Amino acid sequence: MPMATSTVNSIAVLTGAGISAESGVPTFRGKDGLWRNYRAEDLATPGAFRRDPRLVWEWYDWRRGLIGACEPNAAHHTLAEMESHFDEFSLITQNVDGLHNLAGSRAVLELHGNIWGLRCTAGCRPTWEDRTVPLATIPPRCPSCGALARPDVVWFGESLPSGVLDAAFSAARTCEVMLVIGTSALVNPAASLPLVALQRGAYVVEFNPQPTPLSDLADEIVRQPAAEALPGWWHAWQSEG
Ligand code: BJW
Ligand code: ZN
Repeated sequence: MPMATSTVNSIAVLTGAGISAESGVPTFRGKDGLWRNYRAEDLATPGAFRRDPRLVWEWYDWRRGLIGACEPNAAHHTLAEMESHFDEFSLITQNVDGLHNLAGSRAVLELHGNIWGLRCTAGCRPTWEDRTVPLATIPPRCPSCGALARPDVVWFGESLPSGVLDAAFSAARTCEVMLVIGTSALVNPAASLPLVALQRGAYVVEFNPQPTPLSDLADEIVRQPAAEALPGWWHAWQSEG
């Protein structure tokens, strides 16, 4: 346990695909991450989209269908509840599933975008949202200019939205406690956020049933599924005052 909750003003949380696993959203790496023998590294790239936009959109359409049927779990709900207990609470997510928002978290920093957003590849208009499942046409087109549309997410080799990334690093530098939940901690720059927090002296807790590169460095490790472990961990921490 970190120092008593009443003395902690600033907390940051970094989440990855594992927090949504118990809601039924597949993770990227590991046995559930496979789709038609492709890996995220082969589909979540600008090159894959250039080569075969239809294939990439079929993958996103399939995932949009799965995610649309999923609900936030006890771990998402616990984070939404925690938000009101601290002066500064930053929820940084690598997930594109929107489940933190559905659970009631406000001001979620979505590092990798949102799966319901679409963007014109010709850049003619702002991003728009389309929650149709399945999509009416694959690949979808921009309603304004007819160019190919793409998912409003961040692929390998692409920059993260700079305002969101700045806010995430700022939270990592200033937090006293950081919870790292359900991420393999392999994909940068997200994976460096806990390292920044550690360098600045924050108490870092990892929630993950499997070891990650962060495990040797974290102050506390909870080797259990997040939805099982987080509610109890939060209540235990609170009851310490
Ligand atoms: C549970 C659980 C339960 C299970 N409870 N836990 C060489 C070439 C090109 C780029 C690079 C390169 N070398 C390095 C790079 C940079 C690259 C990178 O980091 N690559 C590494 C993989 C090597 N990063 C980027 O390219 C980023 N951009 C960037 O750096 O720009 C500057 C730059 C440009 C060019 C070159 C170099 C730098 C962008 C990264 C974008 C990542 N995008 C994706 C797809 C998003 C859209 C979509 O969803 O489709 O983001 S990939 C995928 O991985 C997704 C995730 O957000 C991200 C992280 O995955 P996550 O969340 O950690 O999930 P998993 O599946 O990996 O892990 C789940 C964990 O949960 C596991 O540990 C389980 O044990 C655990 N778990 N059940 C708790 N119940
Ligand atoms: Zn357009």
